[in-house]
Amino acid sequence: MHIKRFIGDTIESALVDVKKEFGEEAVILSTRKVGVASEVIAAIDFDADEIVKTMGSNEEFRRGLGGVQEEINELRTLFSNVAGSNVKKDLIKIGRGAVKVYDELTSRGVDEKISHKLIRAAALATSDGDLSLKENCLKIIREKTEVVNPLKGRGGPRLIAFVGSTGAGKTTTLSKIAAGLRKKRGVDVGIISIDNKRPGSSEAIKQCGRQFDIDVATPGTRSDFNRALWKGRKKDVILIDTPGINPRVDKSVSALKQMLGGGLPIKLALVLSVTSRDEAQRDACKGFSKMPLDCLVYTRIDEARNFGSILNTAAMIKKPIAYLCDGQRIPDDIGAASGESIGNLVLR
Ligand SMILES: Nc1nc2c(ncn2[C@@H]2O[C@H](COP(=O)(O)OP(=O)(O)OP(=O)(O)O)[C@@H](O)[C@H]2O)c(=O)[nH]1
Ligand SMILES: [Mg+2]
Repeated sequence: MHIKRFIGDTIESALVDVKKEFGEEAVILSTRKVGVASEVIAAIDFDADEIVKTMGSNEEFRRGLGGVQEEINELRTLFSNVAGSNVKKDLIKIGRGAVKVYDELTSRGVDEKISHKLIRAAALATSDGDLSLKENCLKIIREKTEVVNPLKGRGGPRLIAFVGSTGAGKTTTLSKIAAGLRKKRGVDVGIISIDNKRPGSSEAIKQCGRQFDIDVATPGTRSDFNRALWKGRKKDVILIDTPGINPRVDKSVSALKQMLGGGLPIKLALVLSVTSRDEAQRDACKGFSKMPLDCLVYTRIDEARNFGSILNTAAMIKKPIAYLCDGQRIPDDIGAASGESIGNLVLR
């Protein structure tokens, strides 16, 4: 058995030295503050009886051992977590709480690199504030997440096309926005659906048009599409529904890009379902970023439990978030995105 005292600026940094010298087998016997420094006593080739003999068999020491047991257990967990991970080694230098916040962020689906970056930024903010590291992470998400209202702007009709993988929620989102604008604000809105290839594919949107008294055009060709845009030139807003496509098929993405490109300035909103697998969301970001996207829309917020993918995909696309959708009801289940709401979803 070998017992040694390690001194560091923080307990966490002393632990890093323990691990360097004693490796994974080390047993932490005690930790305490010594002035501004921190002391960790660790043992290797641990034998409880021998330690008690070595450290002194008096009552005070025995009581002390019991008292620090809980903390020792916590430190052991932390210590074993740190093994083999450079990110965690860096986090442990920030402080014991950093590993916990990191584990919480990643368990909520936030990408490891983004979690690390967020904690580093939060740690800088923590040193001169009263908030905890987690509270500072939340504050950063709330303040730094970019949001946008794609309907803002003057002159001519505002044109927004909704693109995304099959079943992402494009038609439903567009219907919610169109119906909300018409019903609640009396805006002159039109819908153009270029999702006409599959039998019955434009039925839902036509039904929405009938229900909310909104003009719906379903052009079959590029020139019909341009004519429909021209016809709607006096409207305030035109929302364009597009067919769901496989983002991994370049040809499909290019064809859609070509259809929507040229002519009038159409804003492109990428619709992502937060219940899709991370891989599918990454594929969608990769594939659709070949188009000049303007903003993001997240659907099925009501069905998901973790929302880390919102930060991951927004970081990939580097475009602001426009809407969050949380149900099937038209027009009610949609809200303008805000840093506050996204922060709360991701980390509260
Ligand atoms: N729970 C829930 N369901 C949603 C939400 N948005 C859309 N849906 C449902 O998801 C299904 C697919 O929605 P659509 O709007 O048809 O999806 P799409 O992207 O237009 O699909 P394609 O045109 O086939 O590519 C429908 O049953 C919608 O009611 C949402 O925010 N929450
Ligand atoms: Mg659709």
